[in-house]
Amino acid sequence: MSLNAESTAFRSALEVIRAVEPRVADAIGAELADQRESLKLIASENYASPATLLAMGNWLSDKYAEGTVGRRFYAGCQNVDTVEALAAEHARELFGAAHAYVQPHSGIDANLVAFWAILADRVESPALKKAQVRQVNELTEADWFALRRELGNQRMLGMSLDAGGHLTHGFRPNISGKMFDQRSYGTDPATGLVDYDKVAEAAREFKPLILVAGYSAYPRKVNFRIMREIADSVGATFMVDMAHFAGLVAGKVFTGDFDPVPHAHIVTTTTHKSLRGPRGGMVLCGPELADQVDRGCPMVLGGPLPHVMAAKAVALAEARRPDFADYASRIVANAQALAEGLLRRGAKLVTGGTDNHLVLIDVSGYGLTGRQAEQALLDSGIVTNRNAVPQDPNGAWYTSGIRIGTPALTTRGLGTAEMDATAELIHTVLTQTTPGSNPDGTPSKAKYVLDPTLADKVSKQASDLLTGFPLYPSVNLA
Ligand code: DSN
Repeated sequence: MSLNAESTAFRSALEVIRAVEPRVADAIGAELADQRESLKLIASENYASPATLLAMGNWLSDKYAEGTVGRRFYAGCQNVDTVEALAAEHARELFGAAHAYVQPHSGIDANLVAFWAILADRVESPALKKAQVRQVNELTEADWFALRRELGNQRMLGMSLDAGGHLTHGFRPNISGKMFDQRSYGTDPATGLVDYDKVAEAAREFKPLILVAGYSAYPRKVNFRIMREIADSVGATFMVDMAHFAGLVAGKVFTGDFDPVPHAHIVTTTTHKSLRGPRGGMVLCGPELADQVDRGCPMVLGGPLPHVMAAKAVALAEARRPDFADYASRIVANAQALAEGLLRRGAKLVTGGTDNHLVLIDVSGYGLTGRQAEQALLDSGIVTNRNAVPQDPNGAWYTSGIRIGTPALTTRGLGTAEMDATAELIHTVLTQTTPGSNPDGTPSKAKYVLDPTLADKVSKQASDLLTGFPLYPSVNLA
């Protein structure tokens, strides 16, 4: 596609929107300007391609399509069937999976689909078989009551939130923590790494129905072969949530023991992080769980979003191209350069470095909370997010960590030299920020003091760093 065609497409779209609600058109334009200006280091964000973005803005959005390809509850789904089948085919080919379900609207949704597929397979199906009925509506009231209690009485073992696990892996405030009797495995306090012996010990003691691996703030690889052996040893279903590192799996950076797809019974992901697609989710599994997974809608999902499935098909086709592997390896090279730059300047990093796309700075080394550091960096044009560190004394809200990731800046084309320059900017801001106090003089976990002149200077340097790496260079809205 020529540069002019992309500019024309986005300009025309904004003109059409502006004629109805100009403030929305302005906000869309402003978002592009903001993203172009800021050093985006949020580990879970990226920049989708113009083709992926455009695939979402059209009349596919108007269709209801509950059901699956060729088996819908609505008439007229032939074009939705086409895009859903394409997205699933690209996903299967890309990840080497037997089955792909591309309807989940988000990562939480994908995890709920997976949990309920496992519960249906491991708890509901045996109960139906025992009662000699085909579906739950045929159970007696007593059997139905007993099954509901049984469904609500299952165990899950997942990585704890402060060790880098995700809130949907059994955190009590999330539905996963309310649905399951949950226990967590953490990381070794000395190294910050997953201790597989400890995971095996916890699995032996707790005997979970589901063992979950995957993370949103753990800067290392996980050995999924060992995790599968642990799951098998206690009869657990092994589920991996690869939302954060799906792009590294797709790009063949994580292979062998570190590729979850051959080892897990079921794999979930989002499509918008390192995978660089539209916002959404997806589930991969073998034939044993495929039927249950396909019941995700209407089991736990509202009607699928056909326009987003179209964009998933486009982004997955992009990820199957050879240059995606190069992109994925540059994400990791950049994260490692950023980690080395920070370490050289004296930062304290959880696990002492990274094997993946993210780095977790323990900002207690700078005398700050995560919240103070996040805001000071934001004032300086550096967009990150605060995150708990293992055994965090400041909890999940204020935290003691800053999570930084490289998928987005790598998409823009920044390389290891720019990562070192970024480390310098981050270190400068964090060393020059001091904790503030509450009006009564007590120390505040949120307030901070940073000279605005320094923040402006760093913002300018951050913006200069981006000058040679234009975002969406093919799109000119002027
Ligand atoms: N919110 C995503 C993240 O930032 O990691 C995960 O859900």
